[in-house]
Amino acid sequence: MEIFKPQNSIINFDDFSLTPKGDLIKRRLKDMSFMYQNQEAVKKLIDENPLIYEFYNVEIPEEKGHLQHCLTVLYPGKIGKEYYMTKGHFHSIKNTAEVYITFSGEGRILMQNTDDETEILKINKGVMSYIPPYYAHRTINVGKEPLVFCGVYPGDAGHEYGIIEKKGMAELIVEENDEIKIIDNPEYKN
Ligand code: PAN
Ligand code: ZN
Repeated sequence: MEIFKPQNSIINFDDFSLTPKGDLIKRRLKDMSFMYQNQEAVKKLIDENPLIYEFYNVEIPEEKGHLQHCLTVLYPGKIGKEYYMTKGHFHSIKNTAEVYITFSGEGRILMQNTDDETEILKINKGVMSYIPPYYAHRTINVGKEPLVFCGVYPGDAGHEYGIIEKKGMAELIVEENDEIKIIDNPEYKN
């Protein structure tokens, strides 16, 4: 393992930016338009191409022994009745876990294991969540403020997006009659 010095990353609690920025990834509607169920609603917003979320990845070697950590800012909004969400992924090394610590907002972590079993955790400021090995995870902002959380996971875990891109997730989190509802994904391909 290469020699690596201790380092701090500073979260600005006014605008939820991170310094140094590291590898900042922004995902707009066009980056994940196919993941939303209501394609009519997607069409209406696609030119505007809203920013759905951004995440700051602290630059750490992708090696066993290190810990990756990043700050995600998931904005409030909906595409049709589906709340803004992250793409969601398994870790490439599937038996690697992750811890999320939430600083602001209100959300859900939608998890699905390799047997297609779903688990959902509620998150808001001060909640520390454990995502066990073998669970794909997607975060959903069900509130009116940005949902801001930090994730910490093994250095060599990696990200596997292809399975969720192809299959989607079995459950959707939507707003119906001003309520947060969990519904079966009618287009889920298991
Ligand atoms: C998180 C996610 C981050 C963005 O840091 O990578 O919230 O979500 P997607 O990666 O699904 O676009 C994490 O779980 N890292 O492993
Ligand atoms: Zn992860």
